[in-house]
Amino acid sequence: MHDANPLDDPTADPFAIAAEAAARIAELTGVERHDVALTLGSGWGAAAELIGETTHTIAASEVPGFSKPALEGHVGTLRSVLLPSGKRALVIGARTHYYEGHGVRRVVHSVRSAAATGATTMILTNGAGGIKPHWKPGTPVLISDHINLTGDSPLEGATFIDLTDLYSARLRDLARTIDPSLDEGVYCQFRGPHYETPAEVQMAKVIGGHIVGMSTALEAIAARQAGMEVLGMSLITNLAAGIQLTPLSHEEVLEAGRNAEPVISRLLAQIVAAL
Ligand code: 8IG
Repeated sequence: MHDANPLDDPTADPFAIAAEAAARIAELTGVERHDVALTLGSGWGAAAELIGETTHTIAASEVPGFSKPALEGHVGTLRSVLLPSGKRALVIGARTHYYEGHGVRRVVHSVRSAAATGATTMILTNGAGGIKPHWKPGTPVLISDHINLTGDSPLEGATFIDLTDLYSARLRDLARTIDPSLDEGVYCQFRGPHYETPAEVQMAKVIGGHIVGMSTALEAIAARQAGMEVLGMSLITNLAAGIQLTPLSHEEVLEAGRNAEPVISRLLAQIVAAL
């Protein structure tokens, strides 16, 4: 399928395309400004129904720079949701993964577009593997920090951005006022799309990782560059390879996500209501 994307032109300015995307979102929704944006990863989709009233649903393909969804279970829509507080949430169900090979500009475009709509809070969620053996499939955890193992960055040129408090301690504390039992850990973004070998999981553990996944870190960096406050949450859908003794299957991951979805979606809705 032909899928021309303006971000694929190396001379294009990704921030100008994000501004165009935001203008298109405003035009299609009639909502001038969004306050918070959420990227809903595997297992988190039901949160969109719970956080408020969806007033507009847009196909991502209608918005400049967005890609078609690569995977079943990844929904290619953007929604504008009216929160009970009167604030506006932009719900991004159209994540482009690094492993799709379209480059990091396309990976972070939704985050940059969300920032351009006015959002100052970015909530990034994902399904991931757990390294701590007591995290059973279906456990939601807060991301406290990350290790970016992609070898790539959304920043171009000599753009130096401080990441000391990338995953906002304030927002993690706020999440724990909703659920004091929430654990936290360091997220390692691998390139994927293969899962890790047991040796790679051991490496991640030795270097300080607790969660393994294929998203989020590059997006969080772009969110910080855009001046947003970031909350990251992982749904542990499986124990990482070698921690769990049976092979990992995508079907199993989807099933763990489906089972946990009502619980974690309610949790996320409560967090959003408390923002
Ligand atoms: I869901 O075990 C999910 N996504 N890298 N490893 C990596 N990504 C994942 C995993 C996992 N589970």
